[in-house]
Amino acid sequence: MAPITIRYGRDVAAARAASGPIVALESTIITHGMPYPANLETARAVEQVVRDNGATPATIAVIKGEVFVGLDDEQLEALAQSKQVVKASGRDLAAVMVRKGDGGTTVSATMRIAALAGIDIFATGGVGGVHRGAEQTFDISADLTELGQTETTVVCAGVKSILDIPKTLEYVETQRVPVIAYGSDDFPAFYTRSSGLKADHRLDTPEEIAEAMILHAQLGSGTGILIANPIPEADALDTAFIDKTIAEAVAEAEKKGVARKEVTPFLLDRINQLSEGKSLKANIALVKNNAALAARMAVAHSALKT
Ligand code: PSU
Repeated sequence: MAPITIRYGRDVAAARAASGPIVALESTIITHGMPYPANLETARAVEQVVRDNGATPATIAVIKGEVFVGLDDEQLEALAQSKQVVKASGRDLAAVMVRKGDGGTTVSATMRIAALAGIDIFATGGVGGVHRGAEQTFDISADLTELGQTETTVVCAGVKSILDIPKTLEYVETQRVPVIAYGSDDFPAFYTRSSGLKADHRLDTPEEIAEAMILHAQLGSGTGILIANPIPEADALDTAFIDKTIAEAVAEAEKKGVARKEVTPFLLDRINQLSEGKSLKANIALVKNNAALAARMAVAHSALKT
């Protein structure tokens, strides 16, 4: 059997040839994380933010069984509207490819493919984590184990309190994954700028983060790095409001028996409805903010590498 062929988008192929800065972007956020058409508008806007900050966006997905790194607008549109597309974490990729199916790649799958494509930096909204009640359900996102073994730096806005944040931080510590907050002492909680917990480390510029990435790799660490970038002040939601909304959505999910990979999409959708769109608006703002930081890191990182 031939090795996997990665289909590079035109701009990504050009950036690779020129050793230019590239930022990987995931596609589960498009296929399962936001409703249409906000998902498509956000996907386009996030790519533009990456370009505006000097890097090339590489949205990653599986289309008709083929791995794409860099999508054109037609492909983005098709993914955003598809009802057949699978939520694909790293372990799902091979089966989806054999079936010639479509897959929206989660953080774990996107990290894996980015690493194959030699892309070091990846921007998303929130990573998966240890779910509340995991001591009963064992529901821990594969994103965390992937972070423990794949050298991709992931920029996120922290972890949503649909998850158990203290347990998530404990788990990534066990996985030897550094957690670095950008310009903050606190670990952010996605919709809000602080989870009430301290981050392990704070760095204040994209250049410092790029340097840390290179040192982490030189140390032979073999793990990813989690960069936690707090949502901009103006877009953050009120803590009491969002905590109440999340608690309501989590209780509903339990009552309905929602489990496994359906939990995160169900909660995101319910929180959006219960918050009358406020959570979606915040989600869009924070993804753009993460894309901007990731692009600036990629520019600094490629300058340091050469
Ligand atoms: N958090 C969000 N939006 C998302 C996700 C997480 O705010 O779209 C997606 C990401 O793709 C992440 C995945 O990798 O959900 C985690 O799913 P699970 O909890 O089933 O591992």
